[in-house]
Amino acid sequence: MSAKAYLSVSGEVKTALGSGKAVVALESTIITHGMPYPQNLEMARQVEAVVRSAGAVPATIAIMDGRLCVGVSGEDLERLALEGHKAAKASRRDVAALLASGEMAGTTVATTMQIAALAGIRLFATGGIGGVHRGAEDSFDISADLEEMGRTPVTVVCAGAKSILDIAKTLEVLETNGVPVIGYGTDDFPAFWARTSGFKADRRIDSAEELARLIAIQNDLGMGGMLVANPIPEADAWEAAVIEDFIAEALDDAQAEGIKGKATTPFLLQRIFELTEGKSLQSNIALVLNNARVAADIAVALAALKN
Ligand code: PSU
Ligand code: MN
Repeated sequence: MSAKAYLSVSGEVKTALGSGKAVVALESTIITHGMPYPQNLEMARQVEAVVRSAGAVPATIAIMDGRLCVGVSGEDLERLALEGHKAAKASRRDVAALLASGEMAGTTVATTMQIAALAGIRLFATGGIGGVHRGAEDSFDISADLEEMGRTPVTVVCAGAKSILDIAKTLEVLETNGVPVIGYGTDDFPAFWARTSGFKADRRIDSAEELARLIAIQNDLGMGGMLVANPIPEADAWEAAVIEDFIAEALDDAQAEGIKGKATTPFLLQRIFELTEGKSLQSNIALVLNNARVAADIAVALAALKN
């Protein structure tokens, strides 16, 4: 059997792909582990609506009922959102085991890219990517997202990397893995809640059309993915120094509680949510919607190139 034998693509997404229409993949760890219920479900539905209003078809990806599901919506989306942290967090190494067990799982950036590529989807919107964690020189905690971007031909639109990560090291590993890092309308690499990280993107591109041309060439060359870093909208952004204080406190708490490995990112997000009295979540949702719109614009431009 081939990998495709495990794919379940929704009718709408299948039709869109078959007719060369723009499709945007969406991850689901952000639903299960990134946000509390019911905001996670509301966010997932809003993201779908934003993608649609920009003229593309949304394809939320998750692992459910022993299948690699592309285009999760309606009741299934609700099941996933309700399951929350009880669902598995599917990184690359978990996929086979989850298909075997039939467990429900949110897919990380790495796994969503893998499944999107299998389904023939070239664009993917998320909030933030995983990266090199602070202290990685001791813990070796480097997200599988960084390796996946080097090998899988899917462009990921994000709002940069959170400064719960070591951003300098994250950018170095992206370079090592051959991943172009594009600032969308900015020279800077953004830091999720903040519009700048103090580091530069590899190059700057200001329009969806220009990005689509670049993606087409990258694909023609048979190379891996690209990272598009789209800063959080001004109105929802935090001063770097303000959010940094909350991040530092969350990191201290994680260390005190001995949080390690794949539990780290969900723990930090939850803790920062508590420390900011929910305001970090509001910004998180705003930036995800903004990324979904940009990804849809790029997907539409890419579809126009191909037709
Ligand atoms: N950033 C967020 N929310 C998230 C994640 C990142 O703002 O939910 C998730 C993504 O799915 C990402 C994963 O792929 O965390 C990275 O986890 P790890 O560091 O364990 O690889
Ligand atoms: Mn990790």
